[in-house]
Amino acid sequence: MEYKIINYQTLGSTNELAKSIASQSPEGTVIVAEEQSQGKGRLGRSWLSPRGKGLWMSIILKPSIAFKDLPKITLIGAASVNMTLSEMGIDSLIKWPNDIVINGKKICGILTEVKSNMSHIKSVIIGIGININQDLVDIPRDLRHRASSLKIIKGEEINRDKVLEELLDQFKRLYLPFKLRDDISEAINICRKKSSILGKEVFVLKGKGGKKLGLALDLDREGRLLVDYGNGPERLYSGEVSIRGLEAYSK
Ligand code: BT5
Repeated sequence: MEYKIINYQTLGSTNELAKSIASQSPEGTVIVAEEQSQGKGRLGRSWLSPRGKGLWMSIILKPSIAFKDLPKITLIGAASVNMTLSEMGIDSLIKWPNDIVINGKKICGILTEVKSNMSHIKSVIIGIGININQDLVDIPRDLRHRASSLKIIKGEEINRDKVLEELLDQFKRLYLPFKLRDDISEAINICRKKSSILGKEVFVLKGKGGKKLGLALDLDREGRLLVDYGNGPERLYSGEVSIRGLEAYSK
């Protein structure tokens, strides 16, 4: 897989642009924006993407996979970000299924989307947003208790190009075994070893208003979360839930 990076100043969302060009673009096309005016989170939430402060990017992928395997791409992304930061001397944890946190604060979110017809996936878009050079004042007051940036944590400016370069290397290293041999063992191992939730009590948010307290036990080989609500383990697919730790979040 050869990467081709396309840089933009301002986009609504790198995921939206990537989706619009996916059918005519080869696997490995990377869209990077200095700023997103309508950065997207999951479930219609928004992602703050101020100009020049972060890495806001999407990669177009063309694996031949079933819909049920999509969450694996998110886990590969999460493991790649964790490894990238680790190479830079920054320890982070993965909050299944799509967040990277440091000291309990989110510094990266991942949004995986597809271009598909009724029966099969044509392209997968993995969008990764990393807060890199925000100062405290760049983070809205109401997010400060649960969002941070690499600069705030390290106390120094960080070269965004280096983060991108390392991230693309790490992603390729973990994605290719999956694409070629359906092997995500290393990515899952990283997600387990660096999990912020395994062994802890978590709230699992399902659908509108549903909230259940359970113990996060483990990730299985497919990357699903095993949670015990008191009646033995149940498997969770990443698409259906949000996890809230007991300490940091109230909802
Ligand atoms: C995510 O959603 O964490 C997925 C974020 C994906 C962003 C990337 S950037 C490149 C690509 N193009 C896009 O348009 N998106 C992707 P979710 O788990 O739903 O978290 C969203 C929540 O995180 C929001 O409701 C806020 O509470 C919080 N949030 C928003 N912006 C943030 C930021 N910059 N840093 C930390 N938290 C943020």
